[in-house]
Amino acid sequence: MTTRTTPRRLAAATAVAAALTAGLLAVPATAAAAPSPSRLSGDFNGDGYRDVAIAAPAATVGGKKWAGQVVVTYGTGQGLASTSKRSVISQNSPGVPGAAEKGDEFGRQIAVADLNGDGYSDLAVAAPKEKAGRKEAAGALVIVWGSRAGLSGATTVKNPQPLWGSSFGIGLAAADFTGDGKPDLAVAAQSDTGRNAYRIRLIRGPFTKQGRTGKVTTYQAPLERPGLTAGHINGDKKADLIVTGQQTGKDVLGAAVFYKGTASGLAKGAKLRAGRTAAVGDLNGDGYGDIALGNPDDPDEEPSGSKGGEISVIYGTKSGPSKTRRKTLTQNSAGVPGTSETGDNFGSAVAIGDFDGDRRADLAVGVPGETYGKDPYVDSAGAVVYLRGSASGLTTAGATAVHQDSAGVPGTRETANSFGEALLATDVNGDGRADLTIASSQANADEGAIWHLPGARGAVPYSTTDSTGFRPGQLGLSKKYSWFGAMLAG
Ligand SMILES: [Ca+2]
Ligand SMILES: [Ca+2]
Ligand SMILES: [Ca+2]
Ligand SMILES: [Ca+2]
Repeated sequence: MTTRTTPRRLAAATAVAAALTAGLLAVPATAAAAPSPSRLSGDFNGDGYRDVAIAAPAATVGGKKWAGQVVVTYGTGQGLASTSKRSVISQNSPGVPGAAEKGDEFGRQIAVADLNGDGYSDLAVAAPKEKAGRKEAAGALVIVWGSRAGLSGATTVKNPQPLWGSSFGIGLAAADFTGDGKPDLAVAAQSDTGRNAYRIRLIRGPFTKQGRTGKVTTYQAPLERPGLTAGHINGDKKADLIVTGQQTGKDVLGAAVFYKGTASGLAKGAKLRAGRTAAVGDLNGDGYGDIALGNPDDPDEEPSGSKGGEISVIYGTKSGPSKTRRKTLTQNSAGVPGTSETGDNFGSAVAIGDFDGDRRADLAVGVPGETYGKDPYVDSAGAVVYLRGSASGLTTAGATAVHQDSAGVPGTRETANSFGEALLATDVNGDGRADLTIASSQANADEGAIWHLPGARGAVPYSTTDSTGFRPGQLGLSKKYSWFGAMLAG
């Protein structure tokens, strides 16, 4: 069979917060104040419904190929029900610094947090191939600001060391790593100390619209091409960082390293199991975030890999990732739907959220290379496997595989649709259950598509009646290949 090469990326994941309780307030006769923002993470317009940002870093903008753009769809009580409630953002948008140029890859990484503390979530967008002066691919990062009217205006975050080819923003995460209540950014870039040496910078908040930031600390990255994922592992108020990437000096992908967030910065911790995608959430409900790592590559591409791909779970404890409570699963593991086949890419994306609303987070695993049948043979139609959380951790009881022919999922299984290439778990409709947004940049002859499956109780952890799907044209983007859905955040 054909083995598809899927672009390497991280799927962002968000732990589910409590459902928003919207109450009707009597407005005092003297006050006509604007409603205060919800302060929900991922709610850019503060209306109480989380929103979803979809990156298209290869989009042509103003005739410039691979300039890149991002579209944000605003959530409603009915989920991602409206294609018209949206913002399309590029470097050519009013108020956004820079200009769309060929090959900038604006949107290659995106991350969400309320970076200026005004109650509206903001969107950090990296353009790692942006030129700085004469330095090609030095990389640039902007914060697009949330407001009552949605995302509007942006400010550059200074690249501390713009070097030729440094690709500032090749990895990106937003969270309060230092625990002072002001979210920070962790940003990866290539350094000048060696061809394959990378750095991670902790750029402390608060960030202002005038371009001010807190102190910046630089760390040598433990891995090449570092991908960054934030989450709370050890139960304190300081977010921790998972770095995934390639082991330095070896032709081996799929390593992961834990960094503890501390008041004074990031503290390097244990090496974890192999993985190049990561998500954090509390799968066993003990109050500590657990780490899921996806290691999708076959052994011929990735010596640490296993045929068809694998995922590992490492449970959080008060002292960080558990050294003993770890589990690795493949599609050949008992109870996991499907079979491990070369090119499945099980673990290409992982996302954690409580999809069924039982107060334990569940894991969604993308299998974009999943292939079906003999006649017709449907190559790389793709699937998503839901694995549920329980008091004893991740379980295969009640595991479900979803694909485009599953009940209620828009579209039909088609060759090379690569359903499940990227995933995001957030509660968009405010019912307390996580909703799964699924992307494929390759669907419909490389046009790309997203699907949105609201969480639900029962045998299948998504709504078979309210699931929706969008194509880029419906969101105001081009139908040409744009790497649509390369990254999701919310
Ligand atoms: Ca919203
Ligand atoms: Ca803000
Ligand atoms: Ca846990
Ligand atoms: Ca659950």
